[in-house]
Amino acid sequence: MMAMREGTDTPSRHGISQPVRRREDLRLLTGRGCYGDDVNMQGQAWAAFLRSDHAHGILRALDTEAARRAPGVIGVFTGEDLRAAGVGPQLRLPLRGFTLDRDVPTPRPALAQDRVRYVGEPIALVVAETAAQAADAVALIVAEIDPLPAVTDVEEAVAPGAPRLWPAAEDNMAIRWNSGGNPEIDRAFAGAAHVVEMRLVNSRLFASPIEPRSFVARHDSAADRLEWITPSQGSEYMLRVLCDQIFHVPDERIHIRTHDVGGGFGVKEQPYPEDIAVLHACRVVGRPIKWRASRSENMLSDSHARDAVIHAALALDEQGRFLAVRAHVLAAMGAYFACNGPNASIRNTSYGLPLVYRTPLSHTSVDCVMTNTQPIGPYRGAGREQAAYIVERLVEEAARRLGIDRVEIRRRNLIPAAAIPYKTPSGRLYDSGEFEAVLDKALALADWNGFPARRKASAERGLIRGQGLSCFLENVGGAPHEGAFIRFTEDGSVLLVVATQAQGQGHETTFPQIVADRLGLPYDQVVLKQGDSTDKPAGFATVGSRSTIMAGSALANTCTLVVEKGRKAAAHLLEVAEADIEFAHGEFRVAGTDRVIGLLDLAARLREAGPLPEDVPASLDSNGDYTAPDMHFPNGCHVAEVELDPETGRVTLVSYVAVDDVGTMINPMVVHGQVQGGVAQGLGQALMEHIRYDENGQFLTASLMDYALPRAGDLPTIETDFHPVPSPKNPLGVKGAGECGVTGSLPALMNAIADALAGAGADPLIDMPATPERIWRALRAAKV
Ligand code: MCN
Repeated sequence: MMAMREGTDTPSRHGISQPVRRREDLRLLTGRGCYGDDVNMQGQAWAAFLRSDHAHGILRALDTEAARRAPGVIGVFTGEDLRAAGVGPQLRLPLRGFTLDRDVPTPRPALAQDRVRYVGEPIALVVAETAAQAADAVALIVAEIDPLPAVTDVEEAVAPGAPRLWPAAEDNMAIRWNSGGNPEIDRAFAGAAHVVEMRLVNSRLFASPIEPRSFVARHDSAADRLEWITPSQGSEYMLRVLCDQIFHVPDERIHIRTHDVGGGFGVKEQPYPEDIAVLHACRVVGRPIKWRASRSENMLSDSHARDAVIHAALALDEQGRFLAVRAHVLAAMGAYFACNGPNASIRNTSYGLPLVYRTPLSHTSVDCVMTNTQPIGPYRGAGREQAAYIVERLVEEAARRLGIDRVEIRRRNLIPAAAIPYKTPSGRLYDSGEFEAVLDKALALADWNGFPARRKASAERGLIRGQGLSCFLENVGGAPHEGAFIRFTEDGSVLLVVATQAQGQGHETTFPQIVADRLGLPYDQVVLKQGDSTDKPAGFATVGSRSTIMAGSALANTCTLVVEKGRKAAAHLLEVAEADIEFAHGEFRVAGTDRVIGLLDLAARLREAGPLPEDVPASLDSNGDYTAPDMHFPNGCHVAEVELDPETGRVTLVSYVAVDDVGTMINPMVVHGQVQGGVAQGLGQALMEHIRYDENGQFLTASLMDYALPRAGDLPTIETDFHPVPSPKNPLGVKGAGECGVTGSLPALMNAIADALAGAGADPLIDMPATPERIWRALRAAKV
């Protein structure tokens, strides 16, 4: 009988559940990483872009003559050139499984055609011998633009008389969707003992990865094949857009390679206008072309995130039990749909709405609104944080208004462990989870009940202390299929090939841990290969906290195939029946004997064996996959304590506790880091980050002088702990871990601030970011 080791009881120091140090870190921290800007090609030219300085206008004419004659210029490209060459516009990806009430396309050309719709929109591309010559020539292009009125605020965009971006999108709403007319929900609200209504803002952000986008590309004219070396979150996603929508070519004609990626967080998942224009130009000028964004240009060119105004309501009975929840999301999409713009609110928020609560009814409606701003794309959380924010702020407010203790109101409504598997009103089947145990663990760790003494101590120092919590759950996984290859190479190493792409998550460590564990192999000999579009299994990308669930499970399944092949081969070589072969700890053994062959020896023997009988595998190389039956549901409880300074309005986060259930942990150290990084990003959104435009649509926060990011000194020690309940849906028992830090922290932080404000007699309903000015004004209004 095959005896595969279970991950959790492995004696290996590098197996599943071991806190193995990230093997990529030494390389990355000692300057030996290879990021987009580290790659150069022989004879490369440089790209620079003319961008719109109008938020909205008719593009009457472009005079590129002087630029063409400028020193070093090799080519100048406009939207007309791209149109003439048949380069297609970027469209949004289909929203499978959703019936839209309105669906107006917003085709996004790589270089503006006829009209500009946001400040920073690329209008022309110059290719020159040097980056400076390209930039100088850009300054010589004259764009004749007739300005049109612009609108950048999502609520103003739907108001009567607002400037219209797309003629067919009445009220600037290009998509309208709702989760289904449900008279029951109206009755529940009408008959409820209490209804809590809130207007919430999911503030506009920029992901701010350390590495701005930077790439180099070339065209092999003999093979008519583009080679593009670029940061990405997975080449398949890029290929689907480039091959299917933009260039209309088969996959073999575009070769994408990604080396190290300095943070993605969602913004590096899709091809951008700069990518498309440069790829096209490579075909024309016959030279490799490089483009490197400055920090400001990066903020002007990558997708922004969030930007929604939500009207939400919770219906409760006399005892504070939840009867129904509903939310209407006015989701800004920018001037054009990003590939995955609408997905965050329509899918991820609506799927998540009841969170961990036994709420019989839920309803979500989403209007996707076009504004004269950069397109909105996914950013860590990607709508999951919005669901958590909606429900947890409602619950907190309900507790306050009904005078029920906020832990008690949650306990009354949590889905009990005994009720799982549990079907939610939004159609999800929760497969695992112990929500109350997670809550209890977080409360204990945070010394929840000791808060009054700490509040008193803060008050003695003139500070107002607040305590907040959030119980949350995420729907993660996305595209339900992922493949994996395992290859046994001549040098004795074992190569794992996946289609996902790490951007800092640590896959070079965690994926080999899975395979070393499952196959009983020396961890150091197991190596991950990612980032090459030509040599990879079918798969999608690293988005939606799906890589470990999807590619990790595909690897685990591939290990099973390796062992099956190995048993056949070992039986042949050891001259016994297959049924007599056992596998354990990396060895195939004839049961009850000391006749053994190691897995790696077996792989080597097969390589050297010459012709083998038909039923004996020629190698142990295997291709496996994993298909997820549904989403996965990581969940947690986070507790934050803040101090407000009434003199300055400054908010200080003084303690933070996160307890998460991410299922089986492959590498707890990595997961601690994932949660902590996410909490830091959550703190950024809750307290300071904010993309702002002025009333004419000028982008005011396009540099780190104007856009506030959290720094190490803004964070206390973040205490992270776990309550792992393995998911039965995949062979590893894992759930995603990449986004829970953000998702849990937004409501925990804002609830803590609301608690402090309410405790001081001020209005607790404050929006993100809770800047010193907003806090100060709220306290002043209450005469604190
Ligand atoms: N992990 C684990 N055990 C689990 C779950 C995860 O050990 N039960 C490990 C994984 O093996 C992986 C890491 O934790 O090393 C995150 O895993 P996972 O939850 O599968 O998420 P992905 O790898 O798919 O990463 C995507 C997720 C998202 S959606 C964003 S956005 C994000 C994030 O991860 N962007 C990041 N974390 C980031 N971290 C860094 N450093 N940089 C980014 O751009």
